[in-house]
Amino acid sequence: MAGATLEELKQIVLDFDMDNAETVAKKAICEGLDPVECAQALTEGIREIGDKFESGEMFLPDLVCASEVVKNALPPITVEIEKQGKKTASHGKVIIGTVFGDIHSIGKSMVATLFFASGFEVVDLGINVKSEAFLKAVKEHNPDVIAMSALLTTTMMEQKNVIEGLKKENLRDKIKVIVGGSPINAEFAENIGADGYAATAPEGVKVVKKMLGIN
Ligand code: B12
Repeated sequence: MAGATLEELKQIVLDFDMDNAETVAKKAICEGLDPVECAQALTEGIREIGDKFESGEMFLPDLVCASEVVKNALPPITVEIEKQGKKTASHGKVIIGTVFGDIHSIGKSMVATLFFASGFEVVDLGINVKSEAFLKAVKEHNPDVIAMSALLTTTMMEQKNVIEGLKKENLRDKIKVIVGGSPINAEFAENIGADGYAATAPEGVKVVKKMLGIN
């Protein structure tokens, strides 16, 4: 099987090439490309589509098609990231979800995969997760970390609601909170009382390891 390049991976998203997405991703993995870089190439593609949506050059169906391409291409890449992950003793447990009102799943799932591949136990609550559901999961699973994703300016304050809920239930001191998503930045994270922020999935793992004192 001939190989594929990172540029080709990005291009299948820009071309809305749903049919070849999985094949190109498999070729890239067979070629020995770094699976995290493969995921980043897909991210670059979908962000370009997002920018064109914002400037009015593209429309919602384009976002939907581009995200389907990414979803088709991701499974072989995710499997490889998990395979290459260092299966050491568990570094701890992470609960992750996209906040209430927000159905963006791709970035959250990438972050979940990288935590898993880096030796964390991961409880993925999915998308559109209500504050009460985060709190219920914290009581049930007793995690070390709660990781929240928000992609919309209209949903980012949900991250604060969860933190306030943790405080009300006297759970805040027992847990570290990391937040992310394209509208989030370090200043926002600090203002809402999170312990950390990261712009990318690999950075998120680094930040959490540092928070927990893991080398
Ligand atoms: C794909 C997409 C969709 C898909 C989502 C499909 C899916 N299953 O996820 C669909 C078509 C459904 C969609 C819908 C909508 N979308 Co949309 N979407 C996007 C798009 C193009 C890409 C998002 C994505 O998947 N990126 C790739 C991933 C890998 O990147 P990421 O999510 O940012 O995650 C990375 C980092 O942010 C970080 N990260 C993410 N979460 C976390 C969490 C933690 C803890 C950490 C540490 C790190 C971290 O790590 C990830 C990997 O490195 C963005 C554009 C953009 N620039 O973000 C718009 C965008 C987010 N969408 C937008 C909008 C407006 C909408 C809609 C409201 C459109 C509409 N009119 O209906 C709806 C909202 C629906 C809802 N209620 O949620 C706007 C938001 C504008 C704003 N400021 O609020 C954007 C920015 C597009 C734009 N430029 O205008 N969308």
